[in-house]
Amino acid sequence: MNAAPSVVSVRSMDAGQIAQMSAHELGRVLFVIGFGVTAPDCPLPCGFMSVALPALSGSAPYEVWLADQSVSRVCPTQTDTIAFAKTDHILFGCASITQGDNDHLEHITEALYRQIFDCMDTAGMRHFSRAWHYLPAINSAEQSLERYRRFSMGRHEAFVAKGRQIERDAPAASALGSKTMPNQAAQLVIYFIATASPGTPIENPRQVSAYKYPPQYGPKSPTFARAFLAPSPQDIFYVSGTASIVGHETLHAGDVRAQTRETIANIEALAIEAEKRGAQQIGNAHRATHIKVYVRHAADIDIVREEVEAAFAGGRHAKIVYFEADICRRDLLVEIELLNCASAHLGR
Ligand code: 3EB
Repeated sequence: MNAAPSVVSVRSMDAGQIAQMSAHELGRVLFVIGFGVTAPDCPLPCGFMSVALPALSGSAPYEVWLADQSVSRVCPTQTDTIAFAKTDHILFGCASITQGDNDHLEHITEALYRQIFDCMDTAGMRHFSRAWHYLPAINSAEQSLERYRRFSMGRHEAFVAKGRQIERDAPAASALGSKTMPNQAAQLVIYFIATASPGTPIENPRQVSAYKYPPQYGPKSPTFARAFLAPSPQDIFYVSGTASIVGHETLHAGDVRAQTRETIANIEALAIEAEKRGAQQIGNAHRATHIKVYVRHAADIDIVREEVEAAFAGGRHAKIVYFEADICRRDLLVEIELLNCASAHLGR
C-alpha cells in the first residue's frame, strides 16, 4: 500500500544522490539546504542555501525539500534577501542576512522577519507551519545581552508589527548556533514553510509554552509552538527543536544521557497531543520521517545516538542526521527535531 506523497517531504542526500535525481524529480524540488557544504556540483533548478553547520560524519549533508507537484520558483533579485518556491499548497522560503559591524542582532532579525511576513502575504500563504533559524555565535554576548535573547526580541517585534497572534500564528521552530566558516561571512539563515490555510499549533502539557517563559530567559519570550500540524488534508506533523526542559526549567544539567531521555519523553508527549487532534495517520510507518539531532559536544555523540536509535527503532523509519551545534540555553547538551513523527515510531 503506497500512501499518497505528502504535500512536502524532505530527504537527506549526499551530492552523488542529488546528481542521480531525474529531471522529473528535480522539477519537484522546492529548495536544497547544504549543511557545511557548498552547492552540489550538478545543475540545480532550485534555490540553494548553505548553512555554516557541518553534519557529523556519517550524516548526509544536503536537505532536499520536495513537493508532490511541480514547483514554481522566485529567485531573489540583487536587493532581495528571500528566495522562495511555491506549489498550490505550500510556500518554502529561505532568507539570510549578514550582520554589519554596527548592526544589532535584534534589528536585523526583525527586518528579516518582516520581509518573511511580507513574502507570505504576497504569496497568499499567510500561515506559518515551520521555521528553522541558524545564527552565528548564538550563546555569545553582544554588548552584555546574549545573542539568542536579542534574536528572540527581534522575532517577537516582527510578529507584533505584522499583526500576528502568537498563540495562533507561531510556527514549530528550531534555533541553533551556526559556526564561523573560513572565508565566509557569518550569516543569519532562516528557512520556513507556510500554507494558505491555517494549521494547528500543539503545545506540550509537560512544558510551559515557550512564548510564556518567565523573563529570566530574556526580555522577550521565544515565538514558537512546540509542534505543528499542517492544515488538512496535508498530513504533516512538525516537532520543534525539543530539549530537556520540563515546566520552564532545564533538567539534568551535565548529564547528556538523562537529557536525551527527557527530550524523547517530551517528544512522546507531543505525539500524544497530536493524536488527540486526529493525527493518527501520521503514525503510519510507511511515511518517511526525518530526524535532526544537535549535540553541543561532539564527544557526547555515542551516548546520544544510543538513546535516539533505541527510541526511534534504530532509524528504520527515519533518516537521522546528527550535528554538533550550540543550543540556545548554555545548559542544554542536546536538542532533537522531527518531521512526520508519531507514536508508532517511538518504539512503544
Ligand atoms: C526550548 O525549548 C529550547 O527560539 O525558535 C527550541 C526550539 C528552542 C526553537 C526558538 C528555541 C527555539 O526553549 C530552545
